[in-house]
Amino acid sequence: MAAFGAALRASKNIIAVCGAGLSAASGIPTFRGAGGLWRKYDAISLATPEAFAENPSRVWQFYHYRRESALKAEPNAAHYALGLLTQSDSRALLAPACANFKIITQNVDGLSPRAHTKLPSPEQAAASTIEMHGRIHDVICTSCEKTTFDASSPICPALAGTEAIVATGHEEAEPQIEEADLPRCKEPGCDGLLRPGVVWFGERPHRLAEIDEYVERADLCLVVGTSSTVYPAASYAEEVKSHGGRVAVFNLDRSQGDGDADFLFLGPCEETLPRALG
Ligand code: BV8
Ligand code: ZN
Repeated sequence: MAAFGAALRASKNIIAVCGAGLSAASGIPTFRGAGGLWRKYDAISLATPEAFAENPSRVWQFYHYRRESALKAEPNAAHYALGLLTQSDSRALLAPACANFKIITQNVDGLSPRAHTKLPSPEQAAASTIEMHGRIHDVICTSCEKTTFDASSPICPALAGTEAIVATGHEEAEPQIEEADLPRCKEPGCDGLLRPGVVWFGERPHRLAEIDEYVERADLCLVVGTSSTVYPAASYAEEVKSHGGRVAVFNLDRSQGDGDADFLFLGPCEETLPRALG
């Protein structure tokens, strides 16, 4: 632990690459393991443009279920520990380690920006946190392509209550919601079908050029609660290592690529991270 503390204080450009394990303690299911199934579908198979084109009713029920659970969730101690590193007052403690601290999260639940309690504005939170896979409460119109933040619960009457439908062995038990009754664009004269404002597999993640700059400059990479199986996020720690930076992995279990880590904190990150950063 002392060696990690010394590495933390000696660093000038720290990044944290985060995944679903960061929000597990907030009650948000992870993608792998038990959390990875929704009804009888593998979550990954529903996070694609093809799945949405084929069955928008099913994909919207999947995202409605996750929207509702994200609305009920609160940031946990791990979110707040990372949030601390983005705030100027704590930077005095670790200056200049935190001057350029950036959170690069794969999570779409919006919990990291909410954990920066003392940052003066949402813009400041956005500047220190990159939600590279989008936000579960954003919606994008498939006609006019307008992106809107919409946290209404439910986002449309037809989805109300579908979050309670559990895995069934029978297709007929799954409601087939007409497209006209799915979330529609409110722009005057549009009424286009809305889609969840997240980055699906095969789609370009957000702010990649900005992320690449932070990765290139990083001298310490914290890898928090991710199986490191989804790219390009899974490649960042390796890139930091390749230019002489150091890597600290915080995970419940061993994870892909952690064999090259300089520091390995096994256990729930809501416990290990506050202790290590404290
Ligand atoms: C793209 C949003 C290019 C939707 C998600 C090489 C390079 C580039 C691309 C690829 C490549 N190889 C393959 C690809 C394609 C693909 C990919 O990576 N496929 C994988 C399956 C091999 N990548 C893409 O398609 C990406 N797009 O690269 O586009 C491009 C470029 C230009 C122009 C056009 C295109 C886009 C990927 C984004 C997909 N969207 N999310 C939604 O949320 O529904 S991915 C989604 O799954 C998450 O966002 C996350 O990224 C991923 C799940 O991973 P984790 O977060 O790690 O979660 P997981 O459950 O797996 O693991 C949890 C971990 O936590 C575990 O290790 C567990 O032990 C641990 N844990 C649990 N509890 C705790 C804990 N740890 C600590 N404490 C705890 N309490
Ligand atoms: Zn529209």
